[in-house]
Amino acid sequence: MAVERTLTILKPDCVKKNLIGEVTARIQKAGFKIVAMKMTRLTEETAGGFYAVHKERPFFGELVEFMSSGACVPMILEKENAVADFRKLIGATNPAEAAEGTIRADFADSMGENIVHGSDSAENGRIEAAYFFPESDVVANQA
Ligand code: 3AN
Repeated sequence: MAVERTLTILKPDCVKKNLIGEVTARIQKAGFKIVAMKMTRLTEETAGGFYAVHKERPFFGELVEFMSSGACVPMILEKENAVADFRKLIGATNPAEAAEGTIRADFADSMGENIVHGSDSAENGRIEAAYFFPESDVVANQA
């Protein structure tokens, strides 16, 4: 199976609930290698650009407002089959439908505030990773 990259964001609700450590530990225990990471606060413009594919959806305004409401932690993760395996680890978008033991089932409050983002394809993983990190910030080939 191919080594892939996926982009996650520990969203503002994750940061506000002091869950950065716990969620990151689950990610690492599941075998993902963190190859880039930072803490940042998105502007409405940056958040809107990231979720541009959803701009016609009724929840877009709410999503942009939430994603720019506080600090977040984008990370690039690397692993074989990273995209699908990460979506399995986090669970369904709606935490009420997320499988038991997944990050969203355990920590998320709602469809909007659902703790983590995960890319939905390897191609989007590449695009989203580049949205947050220049290749020079990715330490995949070190250590
Ligand atoms: P996922 O993050 O699981 O890939 P997407 O790509 O369908 O889900 O949606 C992107 C983000 O938009 C979700 N993480 C969630 O925060 C938000 N979102 C999706 N659907 C809704 C909804 N019906 N109401 C509010 N927010 C939503």
